[in-house]
Parts: sequence; structure tokens; C-alpha cells
Amino acid sequence: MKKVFAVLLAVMLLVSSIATVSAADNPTFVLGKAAFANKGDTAVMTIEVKNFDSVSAIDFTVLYDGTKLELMNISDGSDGSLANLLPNAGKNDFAGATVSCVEQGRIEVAWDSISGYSVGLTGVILEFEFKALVDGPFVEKLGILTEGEDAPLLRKDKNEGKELEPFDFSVEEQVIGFNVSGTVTSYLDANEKVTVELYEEGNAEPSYSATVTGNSGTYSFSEVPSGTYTMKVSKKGHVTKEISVTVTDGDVKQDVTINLYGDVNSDGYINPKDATLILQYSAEFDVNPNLDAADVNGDSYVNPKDATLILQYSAELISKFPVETNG
Ligand SMILES: [Ca+2]
Ligand SMILES: [Ca+2]
Repeated sequence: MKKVFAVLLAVMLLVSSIATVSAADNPTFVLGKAAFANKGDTAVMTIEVKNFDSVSAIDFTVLYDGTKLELMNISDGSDGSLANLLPNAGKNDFAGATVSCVEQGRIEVAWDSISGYSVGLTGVILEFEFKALVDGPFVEKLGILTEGEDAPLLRKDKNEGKELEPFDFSVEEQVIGFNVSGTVTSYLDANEKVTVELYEEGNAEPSYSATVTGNSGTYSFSEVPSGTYTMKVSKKGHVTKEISVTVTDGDVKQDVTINLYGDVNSDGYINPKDATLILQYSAEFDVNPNLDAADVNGDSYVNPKDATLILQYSAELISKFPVETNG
């Protein structure tokens, strides 16, 4: 049995490594993407190509949403740029590529090596700077025509530049930002929704929002740009928790436990132990109650009034605390 499993595993590994290699070898356009927070913000979107060998001619149209974005600037990519890859660009028969915005939302790219000279293209070949015309936050991506007359034409040398044939290519989206994910632990009704929100610093509206269920529910936000965020986690009957989340240069795992109102010792139960802890705190004992969970009448003080309410809840005389009714 063990041996069969080992063979199966080996085959799986082999298959996955073949898949990876062949995918990486395909000529591919990777279309840029960017996040805009506010009207007037600028961001760069790129056109990256992978594995275009022996390119003798280029002709394609890049699309963007002209109602949301204004094109500010076009420049060569940081590596593999058209200008840098073409030897003697602009001289003799090796003219540099022309890249022009023909109308709002359409950028045409064209180059033809008159003599049939060919170059290999891999890397970011073009960068476009855009300005947001509308308020965000929103994410925009570049498009490329894949059908019709203006679809990409990238021809390669077949035989010393004498015969040319078009590339087959695939299209991918650039991945921007990182994953922010984790598990939220909560109590009581497992069917009650838990809301997880991620606010960009200085924003009143959440940039990312998810609802999860289960007392151990998982959330996941993808393509979160680098920055500092406030994560707000809430559920009925629980103290809303706010924590700071920083995204730098990798995925972030952030588990959160939210506490019940009245669960002063954070053990998941509301019972006389919690009331006792409040009384001890009130009497200035050296104890450490969860003060946010302890103020169950919402008057900003933690005192015997709260302890009394917890005892009433424990005895099922009340089904929720005044602080919950107050929102
Ligand atoms: Ca408790
Ligand atoms: Ca109180």
C-alpha cells in the first residue's frame, strides 16, 4: 500500500513539473493591473511578454477603460523594452517600435523589421501611466484584442528571416498585491454571520469585505496592495475587534478571536466567573479583565452594575446586554 502511494506521489510530482515547464514556455502576454484609491491618483500598468522568441514583426492593440482612466505617459519597460531590445533602433531598417494612443481607451503598438531581422522578447516591454478620472477604490486592468484585424500579430522567423509565421500565444493577468487570510474564532450561534472588513488607512469605506459563518470561519482577501490597514471583525453579541494589518511584500496570515460581551475572562462562556472578575477589578484587585467585553451596559465604566447584568444573563433573566441594543 505504501509503495503504491509512493509511486502515485512520484507520478503526480512528475505530471505537475511537466505542466509547470510547458506553461512557462508558452508565448504569453501578461496584462498589467493597478489599484486606484482616489480621483487624480496615478499608477503604472505594464505589458509583459514571456517567451516570444525570434520576433520579426509586432502589431497589437492595448485596451483600457477611457471613462475611468486618462493615459498620462508611455515609456519603455524596465527590462526587455522594445527600444532596448532592437539593435540600432531608429537606424536604417531597424526602426524602433511606435506606440501611440489612437483614441481614448486604445493604444496601438507596431514594429516591423524590414529586413526580417528578429529579436527575442521577454520581460516588461511597455509601461503606461494612468490617472484616475473617478473616485476609488477600484482596480483596473489592461486588455488586449485577441480577435479581429487589430488582434496581436507577432511573427517569428521560420527560416533565416525568409518565412514568417504568427505566434500562438496565451494571455494572463498580472497579479498585484498579496493575500490576506486567516481564521476568525467566535462564540454562540455558528450560523450567525461574522463580518470581516479591511479599511485602508484614512478611508471611511472598507476596501475589502467578507462575511463568513461558523465559530471557526476562514476569510481570504486577494490582491491586497502593500500598505497599512485596519481590520474590523464583528458578529452579533461580540465586541467588535479592530486590529492593524500591515502588508509589505508577501501574503499575510491574520487569525482573529472575537469575544462575547460579558465574557470578561475570555474563556468563551458568560457565567458568574465573569461577574466575580468585575467585582474584583472594581475592588482594585490585581486582575486583568477584558474591559471592552466587561462594559455590558455601555456607560464607559466597568463596575458592579456590569457584574449584576452578567449574573442576570447567566440566570437567563435577560437574553442580551444593553450595550448590544445601543449598537
Ligand atoms: Ca467567561
Ligand atoms: Ca458599564
